Amino acid sequence: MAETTTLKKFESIFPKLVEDVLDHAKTYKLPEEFVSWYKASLNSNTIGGKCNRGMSVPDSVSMLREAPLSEKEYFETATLGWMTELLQSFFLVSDDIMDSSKTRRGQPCWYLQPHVGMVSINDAFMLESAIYVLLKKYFRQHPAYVDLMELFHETTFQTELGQLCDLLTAPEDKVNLDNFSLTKYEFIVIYKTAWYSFYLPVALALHHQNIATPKNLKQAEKILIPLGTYFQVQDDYLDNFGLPEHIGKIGTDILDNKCSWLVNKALEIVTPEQRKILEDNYGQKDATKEAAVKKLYDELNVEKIYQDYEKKAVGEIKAKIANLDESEGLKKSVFDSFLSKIYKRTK
Ligand code: GPP
Ligand code: MG
Ligand code: MG
Ligand code: MG
Repeated sequence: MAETTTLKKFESIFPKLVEDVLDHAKTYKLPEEFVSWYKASLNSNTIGGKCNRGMSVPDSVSMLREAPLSEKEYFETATLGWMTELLQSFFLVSDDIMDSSKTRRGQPCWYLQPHVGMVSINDAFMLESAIYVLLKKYFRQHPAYVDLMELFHETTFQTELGQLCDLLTAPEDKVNLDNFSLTKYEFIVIYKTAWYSFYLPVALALHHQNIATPKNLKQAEKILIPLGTYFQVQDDYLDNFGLPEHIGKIGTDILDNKCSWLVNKALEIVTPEQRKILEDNYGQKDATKEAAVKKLYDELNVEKIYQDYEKKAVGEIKAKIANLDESEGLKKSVFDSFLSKIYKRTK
């Protein structure tokens, strides 16, 4: 059984990567006070999460190889993992501004921290740029350098497409429940979450090992996109039903008029009177109205609908994993490990 990394071991790699990025900035004689700012942004925004995405790169590589990694291989694959985490921190800093969120990982969002404000927009760009600084430093000579670079670029583009649809189906000034549908929902979640959170780490692992083929990338996609969809449905469920102390953030989906899984499911079963409650209360920046929607979700027993969905979705994903053809280098354990990390999560 291949070893699995620990958060502690994975986190021990990050300070070196921060120094690498800062060293690159210093080659331009960036004044010290701004180097310190960049360092604070890199540390505050990238550390403190669960690092499931990042850790899954070294874990996937060791499962693909069915052998523990040498120290050098661990460092390289953990670096790819941290680049995934930097992509995530770039997205989260930006997403919290766009969603008017208040907290992230149990702290005020970066844009709300003292003296940060709209500098956070540039900080987000610089988190993204750090990916390519590290990619060049450590993988310039790797045979898959261009594939790795294209993968990061394409995944970023996909996520931005998803975020665009997420934002445009949630206009702040106009609530129109007819705008929501599960078809739109599926597009939004696959693009804004599944590609970067699930497909990216495994594709990175395959490229790192120089064993990626069109066939095994497609096979991985067929399992990881449904897994990522399930993960975002959980995120939407936790936005309303999770405890802020567990999830580290306060839900904003009702206030933000989001095309959430919960509102789509509610719309499938509401009576005309209940639909009126949604029309009058959904998507407005008003805590009393938000509470009315939450109450309706309870009356409709949306929680039970979620539990039924979870059972079915997990059954389907398990069947896909069981049917995986391992002859092109993939291993079922890579996917089992992802599923077990997120199954019935509360944070
Ligand atoms: C999660 O949506 C999606 C992202 C964080 C991707 C953002 C993409 C950008 C291009 C900025 P969410 O808003 O439901 O996440 P959370 O609940 O964590 O705020
Ligand atoms: Mg958000
Ligand atoms: Mg969002
Ligand atoms: Mg959310």
